Amino acid sequence: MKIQILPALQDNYMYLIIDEATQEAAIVDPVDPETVATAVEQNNVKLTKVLTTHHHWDHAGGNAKLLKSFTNLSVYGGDDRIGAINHKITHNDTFNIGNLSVKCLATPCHTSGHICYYITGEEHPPTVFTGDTLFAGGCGKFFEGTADQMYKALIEILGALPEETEVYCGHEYTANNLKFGLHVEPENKAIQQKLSWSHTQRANKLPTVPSTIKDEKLTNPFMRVHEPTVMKHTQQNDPIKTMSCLRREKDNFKA
Ligand code: GBP
Ligand code: ZN
Repeated sequence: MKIQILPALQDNYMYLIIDEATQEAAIVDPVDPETVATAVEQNNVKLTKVLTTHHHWDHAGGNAKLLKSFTNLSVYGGDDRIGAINHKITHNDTFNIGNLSVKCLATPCHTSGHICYYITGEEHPPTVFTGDTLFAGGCGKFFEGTADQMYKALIEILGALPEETEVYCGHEYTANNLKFGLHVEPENKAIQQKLSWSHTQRANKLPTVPSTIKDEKLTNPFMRVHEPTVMKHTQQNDPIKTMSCLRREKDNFKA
């Protein structure tokens, strides 16, 4: 498995996933079809699948146009509002990209039909494409869901993946997220270090993805709602109430 990171728009990421054994490829959230076409040519791969995380235009808005340049594309997603969708999937559905195995994880909250894609194959750590559910150091706004749903998504579903799983998220928000994380936990050394690393990466025009599930458990306040320090900050004694308070505070936080 090879993952090529393709920046798009202001701060979005598209990802080209290549199965090197068969040279078959899939693209995650192809909002900029021209950049995708160039990457497909340069890698000399056969693009067969589109993996859509959710219906927002900055993720699904390129699907219809991409379909015009590539014939026989299967467009996966969990929401009828996704442009050009022709393979509606639900929780725990599976399919392949060449020899790679894809498992669909339903994570409703940012949008009601949001799907994360967990992908495994030989000679590469597992990977998860988290769209606007889990960001490095943060999570998506709760546009169509509740703190209870985000708790299930982040703690029970994504938090249960192997710690070495690489996390590829939908936006480059890491530095701002970690500034909020440091506001929640000023003494957290892992956050301090990752924030300084993020600044270096961005200064060199490099992405801060992938993260790992292990890293998120150490640095992401929304994955740390069981930590006494985080609960204390929100003045709550329950992890779901803590999740709710953190989201409200982040919505109003000026980084
Ligand atoms: C930042 O952090 O750098 N610019 C700000 C955040 C995802 S995009 C901008 C923002 O609100 N981003 C959204 C989010 O969930 N952020 C998490 C956070 O701020 O903690 N979007 O483009 C957003 O989903 C969108 C598109 C929203 C269509 C609604 C519709 Br309808
Ligand atoms: Zn979104």
